[in-house]
Amino acid sequence: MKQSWRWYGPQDPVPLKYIRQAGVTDIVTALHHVPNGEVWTVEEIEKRKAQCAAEGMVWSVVESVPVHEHIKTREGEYLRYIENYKQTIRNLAACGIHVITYNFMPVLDWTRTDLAFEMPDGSRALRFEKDAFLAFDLCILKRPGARDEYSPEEIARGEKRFASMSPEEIALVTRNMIAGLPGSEESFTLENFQQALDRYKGIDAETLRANLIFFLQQVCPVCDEVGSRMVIHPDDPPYPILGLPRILSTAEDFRRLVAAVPNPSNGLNLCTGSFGVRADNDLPAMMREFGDRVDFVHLRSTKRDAEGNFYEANLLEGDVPVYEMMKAVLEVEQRRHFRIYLRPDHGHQMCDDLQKKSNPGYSCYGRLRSLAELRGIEHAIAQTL
Ligand code: CS2
Ligand code: MN
Repeated sequence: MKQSWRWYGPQDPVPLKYIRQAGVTDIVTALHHVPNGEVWTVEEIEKRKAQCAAEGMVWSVVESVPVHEHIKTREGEYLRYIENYKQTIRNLAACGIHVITYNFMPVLDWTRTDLAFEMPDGSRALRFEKDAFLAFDLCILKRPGARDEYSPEEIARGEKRFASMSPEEIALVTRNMIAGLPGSEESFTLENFQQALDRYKGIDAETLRANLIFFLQQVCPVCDEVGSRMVIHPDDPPYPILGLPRILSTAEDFRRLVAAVPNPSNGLNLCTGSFGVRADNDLPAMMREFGDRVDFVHLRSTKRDAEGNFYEANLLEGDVPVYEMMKAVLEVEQRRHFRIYLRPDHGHQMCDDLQKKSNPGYSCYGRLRSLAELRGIEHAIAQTL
């Protein structure tokens, strides 16, 4: 694997100097200051590249070039945004950056109800609590139509949870849900959030899928030409929420995408934390099946329960079969003669970081711990291959 790490740029509280000490060779970053839909210029890309190079690392993977909402809904200026996207791909390639992460989740990127779930050892994890989510949807947002989508038991659970919430907790859950987690492309107030959801009223999963296919049919030929690859990040959580369609939650979803757009540049960012929330996703099997198109892996583990909750667990203590997964990664690497970019995804807030302000999931020590464990596993398996 190529040991990589997400850096949010000069604003990131975790500096490049620390990242290097974690053993990282390759940086994953994005030009977060460029407005969605606009072209990333060669000059701006070079500037960021130089910052990484000055600390002895290479900017190799983009996470993400945001896909403008109008491309997802195919409205407004979507054709101009697609042209801009193509130009960004060309500019990145001209600067030697060929792996481009993106997602096609409507409105919200990844979603959690709790950003500081206390673990027994005192560290803090990100969590999706089903009841708090139901309370948000049914009693805080009061989304029209929500009641018809849930069972009577679920409605009762949401109402009960809402009744237990203080005004502070209501404000906190609301902020966690809609204010945008790090890397998210948009952030909302409760008022404009419902408007954003409403834009998807006539868009079911099949329409959204068709829009993604249309987008890829436009950009993949450019990628093929310049030797780059688009790697899609799965839905998180990997099922429909808030009445929004989801189209990249399972192996079958990606299979369908490849059948529609067979270009070699149509790739996958296999995030084990996102896919792993579903028990029916066999992650090592997905790595083996799609390996030729997986240039980038997020290795993170989640722990789910029967009630529909999940939290981000210590790497080796969650539901993700990390050993099997790493073995599959190494086998694919041998087959392809290519080293896959792999990063610890989110980590726990722990040690000194508990007193620091950091991007939720992206503090230093937790990811350093995960990367160290991953490196050890890789080293051990490599002896046997
Ligand atoms: C998140 C996302 O799970 C994750 O990796 O940090 O923000 C992710 O970066 C995007 O969905 C990728 O486009
Ligand atoms: Mn991820």
